Formats: sequence, C-alpha cells, structure tokens
Amino acid sequence: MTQFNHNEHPHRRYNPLLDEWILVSPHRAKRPWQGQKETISQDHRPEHDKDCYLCAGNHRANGVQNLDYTDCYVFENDFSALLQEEVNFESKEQSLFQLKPERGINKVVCFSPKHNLTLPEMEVDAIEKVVQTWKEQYIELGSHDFINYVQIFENKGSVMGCSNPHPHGQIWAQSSLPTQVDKTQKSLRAYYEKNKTSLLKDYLDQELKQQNRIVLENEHFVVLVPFWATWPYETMIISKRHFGNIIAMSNEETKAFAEILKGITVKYDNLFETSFPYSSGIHQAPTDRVSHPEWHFHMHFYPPLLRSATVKKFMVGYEMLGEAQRDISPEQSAKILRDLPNIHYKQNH
Ligand code: H2U
Repeated sequence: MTQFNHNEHPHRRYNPLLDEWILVSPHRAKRPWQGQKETISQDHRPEHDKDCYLCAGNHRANGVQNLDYTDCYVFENDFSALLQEEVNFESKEQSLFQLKPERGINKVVCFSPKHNLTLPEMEVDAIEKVVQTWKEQYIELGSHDFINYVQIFENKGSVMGCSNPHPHGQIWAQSSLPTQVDKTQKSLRAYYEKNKTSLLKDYLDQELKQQNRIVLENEHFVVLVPFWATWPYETMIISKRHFGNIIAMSNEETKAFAEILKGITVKYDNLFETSFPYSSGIHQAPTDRVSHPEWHFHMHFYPPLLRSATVKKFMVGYEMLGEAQRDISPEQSAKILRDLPNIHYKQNH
C-alpha cells in the first residue's frame, strides 16, 4: 500500500476555530479549466474621480457632501443593513420559527482620499492611520449599550461584490454576535477553559516551529496560510502576544500590524500582477462588557482567485452540500506566497 503523502493524497483537515472539517485534494490542482474567467479591471484610475461617491469633497448618492478629508474618513453608511431604532417586540416561543429584531450601526471607512490607491500601494504611515481609525471606531461603537460586537472588514475588487474601487472598508456593529464570530468564540472559550491558554497562541507557537505555512513574520505579528485554509490563498494575521482586541495593541504593535498588512497585500498583488481581490476582516473580542480572556486578536483574508487573475475558485456543488474543498495544499500556497517579492510589482516595472 502507498504511504500517505499530504501533498498527493486526498485528506480532511480540522478547523479548530469553526469546529469544521475541510477536504484537501492536492492531486487535483492540475485539472483543466474551461469555465468562467473573470475580466481584469483596468487599473488606470485618477487620483480624484469627480463621479466617485467616496472621494473627498464629492456628493454621495443621497446628496450628503464628504468632507475635504486628507487621510482616513468615516461616515455612517447611507444604505445601512442595520438600524439603530429600537422596536417593540414580543418574543413567542417557537423553536422552528425563531426570529428576533437586530439593532446596529454601519459605517464606511475611506482609507485614503486618493482614489487610485489600495492598501498595498499606501505608505505604512497611512495604513497606520487606518488602524488608528479602526481602534477609534471599536471604542466609539462599542461604547453604545446596544452594541456587543464590532465587525471591521474590507471587500476588495468587483469579483468580491465591491461596488467602488476607491480604497475603503466597512464596519458593521451590532447587538448579537454574528454566526462566524459566535462559532469562533465557542471554540476559543472551550480551549481556554480546558487549557488556560489561548488556542491561537498555542497554534502559532507550533506553526513557528514547523515554518512551512508561514508567509511573513515581524516582531509582533505572523501571516500564515492556516492548516485548515479553504480558499486557495487564504491567510491569517495572528498577533504574537495574546490580547483580545485592537485597542490592546501598543504603539509599536500598531506600526508592526500596519507593516504586515502592507506586506501581505503587496504579496497578494504580486501573485498574479493584478490588484488582488479579497474579503478581509478582524476577529476580536466582543464589546459586551464581559471579560474575554479566550479571545486572541487575528485577521482573516479570504481571496477568491485560484490559478490566475481571471480564474476564481467557486464554493459550489460539493462545498455547498458537503464541505469546503481545496486543490492546492495550504503548504504549497504558503510557499508560493512566501517566495514572492516584498516590493509591489508596479514599483519594479
Ligand atoms: P462596498 O463597495 O463594499 O459595497 O462598500 C461601499 C459601501 O458604501 C456600501 O455599503 C456605501 C454602500 O452602502 N455607500 C454609501 O453609504 N453612500 C454612497 O453614496 C455610496 C455607497
């Protein structure tokens, strides 16, 4: 019988954050592709676009004028998915038809007034201002008594449904823990109660020993392709120190976080020499006024591209009905990302 080789043989891997399994089929990475190809958006944008809703001084869709901002700019989403309004609600015990009102606040964070930039092309100092803004928003939004969780995220690229190329992210703050965060919290808590240590701290220590899934590292943060990654080039930024939320970061850690954010997004752009699409977001402790020693600050990047700038991975069929599946192994992806230059390709051309 052939000896098992994780680079060749189909196998399943466990995701301890979500308490889920994924299927890895490394032998399948060479299959031909005659399916959908994404079009590469031509990235020749002006520094200021008079028709952009997010550019400084311009009017938004509802007529409100943006300030003439010079670095980060935050405003309440004009088309918020959640509303602050409190409603009268009588709960009826119906286990198969559960429903409850949800309150929240949605914000848009413009990362820069420059319409033609994205995080990998911004200076580290400017990215640090974005991180500072996220900190301020975490404090401000979390101080509302009806806000228990603050989800900071970015949707980059039209493939990810992003409606505007202007560099920006969003923040959705709400009363309940959203499903992914709730699952993560349950796993982190169960591990912490059993071992009295952080699951991600223990995981990171082992990853740093093994080295084969590490993409980037600085004094305070590590970027790696998780052992259980589902998207082909999925990565996670994990803080080396065990702390629960963004406001626990020291000034030095804030700078190191900005540096590594630039580092991973530059590598992503360099992978296919294109403005690399992804959804990214920070997972951190809730703002529910309860102590959360189990939480360990981290950031996920879920990029959809598979083998080129035009062929994306679809989470369909078996993934929708069975479980997530990947072809190229996390170790192969990590090596590809690790070996890419750290200088943005546009600066080399
Ligand atoms: P996305 O590109 O990721 O969809 O984010 C843009 C957000 O900006 C989106 O949520 C908001 C949209 O509701 N927006 C405004 O609040 N005002 C506008 O004038 C345009 C877009």
